[in-house]
Amino acid sequence: MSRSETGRPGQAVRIGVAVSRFNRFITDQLLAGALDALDRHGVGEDARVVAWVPGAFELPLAADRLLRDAACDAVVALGAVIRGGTAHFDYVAGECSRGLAQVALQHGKPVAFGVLTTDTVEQALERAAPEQGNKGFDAAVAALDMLGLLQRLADGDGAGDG
Ligand code: INI
Repeated sequence: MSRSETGRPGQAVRIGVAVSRFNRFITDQLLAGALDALDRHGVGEDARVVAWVPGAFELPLAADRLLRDAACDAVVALGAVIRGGTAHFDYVAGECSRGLAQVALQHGKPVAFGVLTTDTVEQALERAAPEQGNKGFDAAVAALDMLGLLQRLADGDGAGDG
């Protein structure tokens, strides 16, 4: 997908990436995957803003500000919430996903959910592996895909054939 397909014709898109420092050994890999996907789709360094937050709970506010103050067209939210046998998992994962969905609807802009919610560290590592199944990569592609869809709908061109 070229830049002109993902955003307004003739105008570069700007993508925000909000990424959590918590479980950074995982989120660094999600970020690498997301940046790889953006590179491959023509969204270079000058067209993206990376914002680090303490944990997944803080991702919704960062996403909100990337869209509101940093003039981003879409956000890729990256985090890793790993169940540790306490209720904290449910609060953090639940509020994070709810908040990100709310931000997307409030702004009418794509917010991709690249937040791992796993039972174990091993499961998280699998989903952040560099070559295959990197959920950061997938989330960045989803954000660009949604930007293209919203643009086609706004242009009255229909949603495409999938
Ligand atoms: N944040 C995460 O991103 N992942 C976790 O697994 C996690 N756990 O397990 O607690 C976590 N907690 C921190 C939370 O996101 C906030 O940063 C913190 O509560 C301060 O608001």
